[in-house]
Amino acid sequence: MSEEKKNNEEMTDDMASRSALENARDSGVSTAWDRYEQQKPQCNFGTEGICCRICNMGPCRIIPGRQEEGVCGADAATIVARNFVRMIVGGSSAHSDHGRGVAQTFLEAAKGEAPGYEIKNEEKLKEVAETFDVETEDRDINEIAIEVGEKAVASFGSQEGELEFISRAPEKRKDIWRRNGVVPRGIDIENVEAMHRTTMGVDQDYKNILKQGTKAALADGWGGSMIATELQDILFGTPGQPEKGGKKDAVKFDANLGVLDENMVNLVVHGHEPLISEMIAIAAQEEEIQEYAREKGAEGINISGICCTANELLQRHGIPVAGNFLQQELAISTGAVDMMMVDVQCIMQSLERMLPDYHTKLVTTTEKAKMPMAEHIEFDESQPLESARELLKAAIDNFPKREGVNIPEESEKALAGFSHEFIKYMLGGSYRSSYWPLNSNIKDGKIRGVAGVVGCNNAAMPLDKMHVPMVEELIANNVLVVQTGCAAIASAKAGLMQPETALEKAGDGLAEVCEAVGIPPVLHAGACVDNSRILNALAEMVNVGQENSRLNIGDDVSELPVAGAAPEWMSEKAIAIGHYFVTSGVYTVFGGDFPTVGSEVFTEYLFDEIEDIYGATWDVAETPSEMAGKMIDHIDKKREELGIGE
Ligand code: XCC
Ligand code: SF4
Repeated sequence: MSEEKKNNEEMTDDMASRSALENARDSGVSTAWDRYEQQKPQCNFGTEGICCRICNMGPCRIIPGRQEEGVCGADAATIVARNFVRMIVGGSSAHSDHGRGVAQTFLEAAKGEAPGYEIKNEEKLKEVAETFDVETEDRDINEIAIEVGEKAVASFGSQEGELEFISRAPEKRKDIWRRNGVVPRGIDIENVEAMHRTTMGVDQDYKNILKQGTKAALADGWGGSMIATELQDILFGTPGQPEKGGKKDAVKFDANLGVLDENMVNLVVHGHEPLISEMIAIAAQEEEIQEYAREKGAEGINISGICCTANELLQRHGIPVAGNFLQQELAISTGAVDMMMVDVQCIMQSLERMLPDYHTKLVTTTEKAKMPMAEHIEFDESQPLESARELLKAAIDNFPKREGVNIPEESEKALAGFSHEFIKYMLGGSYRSSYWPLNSNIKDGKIRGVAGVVGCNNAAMPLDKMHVPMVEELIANNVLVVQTGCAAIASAKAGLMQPETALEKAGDGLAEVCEAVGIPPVLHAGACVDNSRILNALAEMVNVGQENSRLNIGDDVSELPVAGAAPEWMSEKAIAIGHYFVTSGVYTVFGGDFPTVGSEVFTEYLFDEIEDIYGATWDVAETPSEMAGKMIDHIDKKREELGIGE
């Protein structure tokens, strides 16, 4: 066990995190970075994907030149492919189970059985109805919503045919998927079949194994995640769009630990699902709750968030974000968090080990995710507002128990709400209008291309130190950056999501376009499930060109000057997302270790050969500049192929 600790300067450039880390260490709190050091050296077989433990004859590991196969004879390519596909299934299932929950609540709301939830966004309901082939003319809104809800729920259990949202992809892309037999039939079936085929002694052809992984990944992006995003927008509003009438506008929010308020009750929501936290946001505004907080000596109640629950809330309500993934422990270490309410995904168990040292109340809210030492207050979806008030009161009751408080000063202002609808609106009205600035600005070279930079933080590397410099390099080279997840929070904290500070860092062409329409060069598109917004935007960029040749920049996603990246990824969800982007035609680069390198054959397949099928590949890069460089090279290559030059 190594006791060596990195110093704070090496760990991040984020000053709020540096000072919180300092405090945490002074108080003897262990953080993910410390435990990462203790885990060293990590097992190479695991890192490279060549450890198989799916049957009890193992674990087996591959040592090239000495031990080329497991007990059953499985070779490196098979083992790596099975492990990789099981990561896809983990990620796809997480997003999809979230989507399923939303679909079920949506259906109840449509039937009037979920008081507190309602159909807020009729315009989007009609769009989604069209995709689901639901008749909208002369029909009552609730009737439409019920049928949409039923079809959405059914798409999880569907056994045949094609997932509905697949229809939104460009024609050429659908042809590729159909020719290769990877169009998902339903969401659950693809994930279950992938688990079956990767169990001992079933599919042992790495290409065929990956083919099923592709179905599970597409079932995430164009299925579970897209259902989550689209139905949440109908229930809670599309980011950037007002509920009824009113001016469409970006949402302002503040980001970093400095948003915690010394004089207010701090309730931090953490996890991924907005079903609960939306109700918290609404109930927190009630006078009775604010008054209750004042009775306990606070000035009011301050809701902030961590990870994607934060992204969900900030994109619709401008609620501040306390931090991204690696800041969850740091938030508690300030001593100012009266309650941290967690739902699902990306919640470190280390949080509960901090409880004896801090007054924070850690509350789990869903049956799916409990922690032995946290308090469980199950959210009752049949009376969501009541449940939300109960949670808020418990947070307020904990306020007087605070001891020392040490909140870092730093936070940055940022803009969010860049749903693909809002991007479309900001950049010139409708995709179907005769003038669509994104496509035309790309054609005339003001915008060189578009990069999606998404994903997590990872204790194996310094916090945000890959994200921030690479995003800066991209915008300096006139690449418009669209972000989700913890990557988005990293840029918000670094000031890259406010036009005033960020445009100075952008290249001339990009700055000119952004200035003219009043947007930053780095756009916050939401939570991890909202990567589906990027799929929708890419599809529309192609489709508009099919309808209007003047705007054409390619007939398929793989022809567009776009690229994707997850510089600091850690979750299985990132692999699922990466794979649905690649197989949707987007060249995608990951940072850090890649879990297939133990098999040259399989890695070669992912990084090179699948280009012949999908027109895109996976890639890796070690430094921010190498990553940005690879993306820019790819964008330039696509521009050249399209004949839109320098
Ligand atoms: Fe962040 Fe979405 Fe990654 Fe989790 S997975 S660490 S991006 S919160 Ni989506
Ligand atoms: Fe070893 Fe084969 Fe069992 Fe995997 S499936 S643990 S390689 S014997």
